[in-house]
Amino acid sequence: MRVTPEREDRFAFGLWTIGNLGRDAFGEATREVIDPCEFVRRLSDIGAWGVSFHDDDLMSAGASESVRRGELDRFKKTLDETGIVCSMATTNLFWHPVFKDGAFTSNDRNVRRYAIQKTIRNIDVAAELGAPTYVLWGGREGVETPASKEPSVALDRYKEALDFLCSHVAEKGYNIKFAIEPKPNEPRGDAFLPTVGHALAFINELEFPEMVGLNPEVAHETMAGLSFFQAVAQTLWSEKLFHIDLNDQKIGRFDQDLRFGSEGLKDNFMLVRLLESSTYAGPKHFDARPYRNVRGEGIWTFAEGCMRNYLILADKSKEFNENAAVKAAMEKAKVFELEQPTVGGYTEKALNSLMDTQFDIDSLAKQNFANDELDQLVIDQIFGV
Ligand code: GLT
Ligand code: MN
Ligand code: MN
Repeated sequence: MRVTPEREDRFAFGLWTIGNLGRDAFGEATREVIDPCEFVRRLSDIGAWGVSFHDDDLMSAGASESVRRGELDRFKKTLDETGIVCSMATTNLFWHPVFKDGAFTSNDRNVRRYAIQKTIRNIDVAAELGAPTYVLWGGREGVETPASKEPSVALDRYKEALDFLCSHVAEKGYNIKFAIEPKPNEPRGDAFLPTVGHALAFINELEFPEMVGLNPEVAHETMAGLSFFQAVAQTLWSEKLFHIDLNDQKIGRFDQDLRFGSEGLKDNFMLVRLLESSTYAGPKHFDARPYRNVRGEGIWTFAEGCMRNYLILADKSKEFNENAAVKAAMEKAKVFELEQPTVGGYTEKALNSLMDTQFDIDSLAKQNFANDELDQLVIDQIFGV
């Protein structure tokens, strides 16, 4: 089993992930800021392929254009030297107090206009760095007081912002697509576009739906008590998996961003099996953070752990697919019968054939789908038995 990553695995990390300072709502930072260029060199050493960033992770917020240009040029040089790809970019629309009431959906029109301006400035940087995906995580888009925003009006403003951003990308001829990252809550009490399902429906209402897809995150869907595997499966079915944030999470907790593969093993196993058999060719991007009591080199061990767990699960899912006992259990569960169309398209013949059929529902109800047998094989595979 190969547990050492290679560039072809397309593993990527955000500057804010491994570089997270270990702050939380109850205490100060436990780690120091890592220089973005040093970060990229370390990624290269551990066999990663890509890096992602927020505008403010890379260039000093509020600094002069020449300072920002210097920081950007230095970063570009390091990418060239290491061969690390800039796989995604995004905007920090949550840290500065100006965004406490929202960014694209703040009630204040000037805040909304500033949020779009800040995003466009960084889209231009993303284009320069060749990032194919621009993530939109609406951290502050939401409410604590439901009376403070008419949800339908907030969604109008959200759509207006995305339509404007898409037009900018189209007008400039950039090779960039947007990926919405849903999250149910935190920092807001209730977020707009809280789950994958909400975001998929929202995209259909946009002016350029083909330019917008999803960046689902393990932790966020799990916070909502949903299966991330099912969410990603439907995103793939809708051809909207533009990016993915891998990490781990316990149901019902604050956003934990745990090491990928460290918590929800069965869902993770099914997820990796799905990704490995899918057409998804984007980055396997880890949006995970080392435990807050980890210092020094431990953060790189953590990064290696994320990739290691993915590779282990990929190997196990391959073994699972090749296992004859699994195939037999799947036959019993009628997994393959689900591939047969049920009635086909509506024709008079199809209708008559359906309506004339006498179903023996008592014997249909007596079938044994033997799902426990199949599930035990999943568990045996994960345990390595
Ligand atoms: C933020 C959030 C992440 C998002 C990032 C993109 S930043 O820390 O918790 O899930 O992916 O803005
Ligand atoms: Mn998260
Ligand atoms: Mn994320």
